[in-house]
Formats: sequence, C-alpha cells, structure tokens
Amino acid sequence: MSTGGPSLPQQRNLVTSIPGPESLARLDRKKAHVADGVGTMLPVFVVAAGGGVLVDADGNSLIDLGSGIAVTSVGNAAPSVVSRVQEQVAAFTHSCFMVTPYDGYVDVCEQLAELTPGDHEKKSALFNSGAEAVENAVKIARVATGRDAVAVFDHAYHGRTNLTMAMTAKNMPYKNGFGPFAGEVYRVPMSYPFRDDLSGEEAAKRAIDVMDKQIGADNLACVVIEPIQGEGGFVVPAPGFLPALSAWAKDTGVVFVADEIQTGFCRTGDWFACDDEGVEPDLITLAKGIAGGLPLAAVTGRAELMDAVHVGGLGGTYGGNPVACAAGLGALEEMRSHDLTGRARDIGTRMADRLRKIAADHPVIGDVRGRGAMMAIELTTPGTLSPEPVRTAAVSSYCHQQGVVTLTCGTWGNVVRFLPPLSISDTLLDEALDVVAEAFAATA
Ligand code: PLZ
Repeated sequence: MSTGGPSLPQQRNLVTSIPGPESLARLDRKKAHVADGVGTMLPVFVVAAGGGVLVDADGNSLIDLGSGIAVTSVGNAAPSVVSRVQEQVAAFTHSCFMVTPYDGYVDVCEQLAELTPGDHEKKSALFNSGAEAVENAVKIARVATGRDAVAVFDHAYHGRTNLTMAMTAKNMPYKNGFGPFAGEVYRVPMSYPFRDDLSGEEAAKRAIDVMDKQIGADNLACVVIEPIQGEGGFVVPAPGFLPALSAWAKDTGVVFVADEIQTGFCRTGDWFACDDEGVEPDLITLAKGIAGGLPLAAVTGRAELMDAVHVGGLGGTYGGNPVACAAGLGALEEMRSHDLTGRARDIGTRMADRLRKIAADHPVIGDVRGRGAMMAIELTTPGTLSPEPVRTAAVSSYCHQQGVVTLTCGTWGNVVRFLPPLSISDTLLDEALDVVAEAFAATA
C-alpha cells in the first residue's frame, strides 16, 4: 500500500508516457468491468496523492490542478483528516444517525452554523452528495413556502439525479436521453460579463423580470444559484447581481438558495463565495471541499426554514456517516490552522497574474476570470465570442501528457479551469502554469 499526504515528494516527474503501461493495463480491466457511461478524463490510475501531486501506478508524479473537482482543497490524505478518520473507523463505522445518533454529526452542524454567512440562527442536515443536498434544499423550500416552482440559471450545474438534472442547464453529457425531467423548474438568464454587457443590477433586473412574468413570485419556492458557476464555465456574475437577487427574494418571500458545493470551504479566498459581497443566503448547499475527499454534504440555513419540515422528513441511511463527519471535522481543522482562505487568495493572485500574461501572448484566450483558487480561461476565436472547444481540449490534453492535471468546463466546453489543492507549493504551481503556457505555444 502506498502512503500519500503532504510528505510525498512534491515534484512533477514523468517516468513513462501518460498513461503509462501499468495504467493502460488497468484501463483494459476498467473497460471490461466498469460501465462505459462512467467516463475517465485522464486514465492514469492513482496510487497515492498529497500536497500538490498525484502519483500513478507507473510511478509518474503529476501536478494536481483539479483537486478531484474542487474536493481535496485541504490536500489529499491531509494529516487531520487521516488521523480523525482512522480513530473513527476503529471506534465504529456506522449506526445511522436516524436510528442512534453520535456527536460527529452534531459537531459538523454546529461548525457549519458558525462558518456560513450571516449570524442568524441556523440549523443543518447532512447528506452524501452535492445533488442530494440540492434536492433537499428544494424539499425544504417547498415545505417552508407552500409553493412549487424552482428558478435556476443558464449554465447552471446542480447534479445528476432527476430533479437536479432538470435544474442543470447542459444537455450533453448530463441529461441526454435521461428524461422526462422533474417539473416546475424554470430557467432564468445569468449574469455573464464576458458575454453580456450588463451591470450586475441590469442582469438582475432581467432575471427578476423573467421570474415575475413567467413564473410569478407567489408560485416560486426558491431561486437556486451558484455564486460562481462551476461546471458551466466559472462564470463570475457582475458585482451587484447576487445582492439584487437576494434582496428581491427577501421582498417576495422566495427562499434564496446558494449552491456553494464547488465554491465553498476557502476555495474562493473566503469561507464561502457569498461572503465576497456580504450576501446571506436563506439556505446554502455544501459538499465537495467539506470533508477532504470523503462523501459528505449539507444543507445549512435559517432555523425556521430548516425546522419547517415534519420530523422524519429529512434523512437517508448514510447521511452524515460518522467516518465522513470525522473527515469533515479534520478538514475544517486544516482550513483554520493553515489559514486556507488566505492561501487561496495568494494562489489566486499568482494564477491570475500568470494567466493574464499567457493571455497577452495568445489572443485565443478571450477571458481570464475567477476568484481565489478557482480560476479559468475561456477560449474564443480571437476578437469574438465564438467558442473554441477543440483548441481547449488540445491545450488540456497537452497538459495531461506533460504531467499536469487540468480540467475543462463550460456550456461550450471552451473553458480550462484551475482548482489546485490549497496545499500546493508556489514552486509546483508555477511549474504547472509554465506547462499551461507551453501548451498554448505547442497547440497554436
Ligand atoms: N452543485 C455547484 O459543482 C458537482 C460534477 C462532476 P455531486 N460538480 C461536479 C460530474 O460530472 O458529475 C456539483 C456542483 C454544484 C452540485 C453538484 C453535484 O454534486 O456531489 O456530484 O452530486
């Protein structure tokens, strides 16, 4: 068994081509036994990870700019996560919180009340995945308001379950052929500064007009929004957009739900992306970075909304599993003790500077955007808004060949996103960005 964590040598070191022979052999086994629908972007089989690197079955050490899609923000196998999980797993692995409770679950909820935006009274319920958290936020909003409709945005991503597919914008690969989808879900225009010329207030007015005229606030249980969109392309709404929406929701009794599943837990340089403009969501959905890689998710929100649901109305066999909660407590400890909000801001400044320099040399980069350790570049035909998905794939694939794990996203697949673990060193980050620069030169 390989040992990961921050003591792994922090270096990019390729000893074979990517993927190497060992990974290729394992890929054959994957093809034989794993459903084709479960895709793999970069088929190197991981045997250890930590700090800013992933080590594969061939002994290659790759720089991680993906964090398993914004999950291992505290680093893979972070010491506080490992020690708390080991202790918990040896004590007991499961009792089901709905049957016989335990402290870890309550401890996580207590910390979420303290850390999430706003100092109103809050309560939480724990789940296993982001999609499950979003589903439950909608359930809670519907019971609390007695209304049915749900408003979501262009380019939104909320998950792969039936309701959350309906809430997700993009057809391929998430929705195609999987309908019919849940009803009473309405799509509203997003603020997308690179693609519209609207101020935050103007974009909010446009969205509110659609909600007023096409749904009617009286029918609307909740508006669900990612404060910075993730899968949809790291779309950062114009300043003022989120505050205006949240004020409108407050005036009309619509529950304002922030989906911070990708943006949460230090990623953007604050505990939550909503903190940037002082937005206080009524409900917030959380997952990914919350537990250093173990499956844990939450809905945290105003106590009176959370408590609107009848006893027994929220739950699930594994929600808030004790091992996942131990990992969550370990991850929160890492975030506090290593000042990971500050680290995310530093990483953000470093990445933004470098990406702007690369963009200056390569006009195919139409936009550099993001916040903190959540940065992206959008590729378009120079001087236009016409997406360049082929070049985007080529750049990302070049990075993979050179041992840098990059991810793409965006409605048109023309965005390269950067989500390094906050435990990455400056040296490794700079080296990875050198490779990104090379990728643009090599694919020109
Ligand atoms: N809400 C904002 O980013 C998950 C999905 C990757 P789950 N994003 C990565 C993929 O292709 O499946 C996500 C998110 C936002 C909800 C979710 C859903 O979280 O834990 O994947 O269910």
